[in-house]
This record gives sequence, structure tokens and C-alpha cells, in this order.
Amino acid sequence: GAFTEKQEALVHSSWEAFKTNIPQYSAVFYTSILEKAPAAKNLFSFLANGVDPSNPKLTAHAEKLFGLVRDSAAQLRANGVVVADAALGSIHSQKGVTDPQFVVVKEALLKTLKEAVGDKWSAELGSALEVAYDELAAAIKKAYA
Ligand code: HEM
Ligand code: ISQ
Repeated sequence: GAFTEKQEALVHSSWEAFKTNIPQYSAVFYTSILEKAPAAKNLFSFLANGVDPSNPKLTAHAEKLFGLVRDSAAQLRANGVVVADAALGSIHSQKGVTDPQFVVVKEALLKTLKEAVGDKWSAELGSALEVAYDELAAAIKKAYA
């Protein structure tokens, strides 16, 4: 069915929770990615010296990604569909990003936001985040050139 106002509000609240401590939650996010996919280290130059939450590049990239998931929920609620910039498609296609890598990033995102929202976590929030992420990932892949 359609993405509801409630689902959008839940995703928005998790974004607000992430923003309360971007360095801490960015570290949780990258650490989770590297646990599941150590080779991701080679994809991001700012991980060369490990997960350093005081590195502004590291936090900026994470904030951008989490912000796009929040935007995805807003697009789904407003239009029922997510559209990604062509540039977002071409950068991921050039880097050769695969479906299993999209799943690793999704799981890391869910784990991070679960920690950020604490006792406000619910199955409903988890599924709203999954829909917003999956639709965004599909839009990025659709924009592969
Ligand atoms: C670059 C978003 C999934 C690897 C970027 C950029 C954005 C972005 C906005 C532009 C640079 C930046 O500001 O960070 C997303 C979103 C994703 C996603 C929203 C999921 C829905 C992935 C996955 C991988 C990946 C699964 C591979 C593990 C990269 C790489 C770059 C990049 C290697 C280039 C980084 C650089 O060298 O500057 N992504 N991404 N992305 N993304 Fe993603
Ligand atoms: C994928 N694309 C852009 C930024 C990212 C930051 C952290 C992990 C994965 C990412």
C-alpha cells in the first residue's frame, strides 16, 4: 500500500535522533559496514585510517546518506515514488556497487537508527525505514547509466 503519514513521521523521528550525535552514530554505522564487508574500506578514502568520528568527511558522507533516506520517505508520502538524481546513479554504477552491498548498508543503517532511537524503536519504524531505503536504492539503480 501507500506510504502513510505515520510512516513518514517515524522515519523523520529517527533522522532527528541520528542528528543528536552525528559523530557517534556515524561511527556505529561505518563500524557495522566494515564488520560485514571489510572491503568497503577500499571504497572510501576517508576510512584509510580506520573509523575516526572526528574526521569531518566521514560524518558528512554518513549524514548525506541518512538525509537521503529521510527525503525518500518524504517523496514516498508526497508522490508514492522516489526519484534519484542521475548523478547518484552514475557514481554508484562507476564504483560498481552491487545489490549485496546495498543490503549491507541497509542493515548497518537499521542497526544505527535502532541505537539512536533507543526505546522508541518499533517494528513499524523498522519496516518504514526498510521501505524508504529499498525504494531509494531502487531509484539509484534505475539511474545507473
Ligand atoms: C557516493 C548516497 C549506497 C558506495 C555517494 C554519494 C551519495 C551516496 C549522496 C555522493 C558522495 C557523498 O556525498 O557521500 C548513497 C545512498 C545509498 C548508497 C543514498 C543507499 C540508498 C551505497 C552503497 C555503496 C556505496 C551500497 C557500496 C558499499 C559509494 C561510493 C561513493 C558513493 C564508493 C563515492 C565516494 C567518494 O569517493 O566520494 N553515495 N549511497 N553507496 N557511494 Fe553511495
Ligand atoms: C555510501 N554512499 C555514500 C556515503 C556512504 C557513507 C557511508 C557508508 C556508505 C555510503
